[in-house]
Amino acid sequence: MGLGSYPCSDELSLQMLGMHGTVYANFVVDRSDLLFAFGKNKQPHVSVCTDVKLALRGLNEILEAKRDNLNLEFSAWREELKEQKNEVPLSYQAFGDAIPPQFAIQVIDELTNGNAITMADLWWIGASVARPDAVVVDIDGDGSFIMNVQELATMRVENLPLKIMLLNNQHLGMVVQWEDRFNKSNWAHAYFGNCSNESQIFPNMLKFAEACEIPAAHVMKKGDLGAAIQKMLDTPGPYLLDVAVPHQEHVLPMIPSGGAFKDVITEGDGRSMY
Ligand SMILES: Cc1ncc(C[n+]2csc(CCOP(=O)(O)OP(=O)(O)O)c2C)c(N)n1
Ligand SMILES: [Mg+2]
Repeated sequence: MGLGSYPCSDELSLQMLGMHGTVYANFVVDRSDLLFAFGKNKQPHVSVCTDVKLALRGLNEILEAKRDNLNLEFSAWREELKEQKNEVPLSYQAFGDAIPPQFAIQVIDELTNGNAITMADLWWIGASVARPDAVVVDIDGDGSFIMNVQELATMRVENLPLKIMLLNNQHLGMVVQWEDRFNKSNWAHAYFGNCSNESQIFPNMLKFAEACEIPAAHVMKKGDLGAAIQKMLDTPGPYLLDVAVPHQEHVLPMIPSGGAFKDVITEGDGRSMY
């Protein structure tokens, strides 16, 4: 919550809210009596159209004026939140040499000292044009990449210093996750590879990059990831890094569609049956 305007590392930060939000952010919303949402497109009980800065200043003024009559002692509530954070932190498992996707994101964060602008959506080209001085990393999936692969040509022609870190699980992972969890692993049309040769990564994403004269590399093992990411960051101009990640990883936590906080899933992956 407040992503982009409140430091995620702060003790009071709750990070992401919603279907794949942190357990503690969703806990807060579940328990709160009053929720202020700024700039959201959800249907609220009461809606106000205003400049957010003005609204926040106005709220502060009202609170200041009533200060003496209000109980602003929230330490017990904060303690409860801290407990939630400690009990259910964001975490992930590693399996041998395989690269956990979360680990790849963590390494990008470390190697750029937390300064990378990372995107997993379509506006990464705009971010790079707007902030030519910043390191802009598009953290992509193989499915999403294929849908927008022609933008490699844009990157080259415009010579944008964009880095694409492709988390390649050879699947529409989000679709697979829903099928695993809610349809007894009955997969349909979610595999991206070539069924006649499953051991080879298909399509060869590096060839798309080559067609657009963009330097690119594959990385398959956890131990090689740091150097591969460093090379991507050190190479001037655009770059594609195709990172092989296991297709069994699930994006967690997750509150299933139509569910509530009590339904939150925090464990398991595509290696189990449900
Ligand atoms: C244009 C469009 N079509 C379909 C979807 C639905 N959708 C959401 S995630 C997803 C799978 C994406 O696969 P990939 O990019 O490989 O990421 P992964 O989940 O495997 O990490 C799909 C099809 C979408 N968000 N946008
Ligand atoms: Mg994928």
